[in-house]
Amino acid sequence: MATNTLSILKPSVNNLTTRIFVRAAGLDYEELDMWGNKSTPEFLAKDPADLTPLLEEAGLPRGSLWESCAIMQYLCNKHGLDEFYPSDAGERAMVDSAMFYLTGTLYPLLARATYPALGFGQYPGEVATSDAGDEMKAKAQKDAEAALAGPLEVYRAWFLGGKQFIGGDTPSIADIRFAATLEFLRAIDYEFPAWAEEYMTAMETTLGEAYSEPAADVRGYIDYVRSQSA
Ligand SMILES: N[C@@H](CCC(=O)N[C@@H](CS)C(=O)NCC(=O)O)C(=O)O
Repeated sequence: MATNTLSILKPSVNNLTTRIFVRAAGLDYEELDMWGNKSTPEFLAKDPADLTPLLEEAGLPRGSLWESCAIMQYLCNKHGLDEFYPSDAGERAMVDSAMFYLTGTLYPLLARATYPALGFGQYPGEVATSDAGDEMKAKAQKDAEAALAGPLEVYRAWFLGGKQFIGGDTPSIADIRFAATLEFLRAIDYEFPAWAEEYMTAMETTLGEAYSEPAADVRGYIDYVRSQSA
C-alpha cells in the first residue's frame, strides 16, 4: 500500500486538484477510482461526507481526510513542501485566501454555469434542482456564467497581481486549485481572458506530465459529454 491513498472520481476538477498535486510534489501515492463504488458503508465509515477526493494516510487522527485544499495543506505541512505552500505567515495567508475564495465564491458560480453541460447534479435549493421551467434554469446558468467574470478578475488583479503564478515564480497549491477548476470552463465554450489562457499554458508547461496526465481524464470527459450533445 502506498503512503498516500487517494479515492478519486476522474471527471472531477476537485479531484484533479489533488491528483496534480501528489504528482507535482513527487509523493508516494496510489489512486482508487470510486466511479460506481462510492456511498458504500465502508466508504462512508471513512468519509461520512461521501465526497472525493479522500486521502487515507497513517498520520491522520482518524486515518482519512476530505476537502481538496485541506489535503494539499496537510501534505505540504507534513512534508515541509514550502515551494507549494510558503511557511512565511503572510505569503501563506495569500495562498489560503485564494483557495478559500475559490471554494466559497468562484466554485459555486462555476458549478451553476458548467454542471448542466457536464451532466452533474446540483444542490438542493438551487434553481437547477427546483420546479422552475427550462427557461428559468437556462437563465440561472447564464447568470452564473456572466458572474464568473468578477471573481476571475480578482484572481488576475489581486492574487496574481502581475506575478506569473499566485505563488510567484512557481505554482503554489492555490495555483493548482485554480487551474484545475478552470478546466471545467471548456465545457461551456467560456471565452477565457487572454491572461487566463496564458496562465493555463504556463501552469501546464511548468508542471508538465504532473498536470497533463490527470487533466486528460477531465478533458476526455468534457469531450465525451460534448459529443453526446452535438
Ligand atoms: N470542496 C470539496 C468538493 C468535493 C466534491 O464536491 N466532490 C464531488 C466530486 S466533484 C463528490 O465527490 N461528489 C459526490 C458524488 O459525486 O457522489 C473539495 O474541494 O474537495
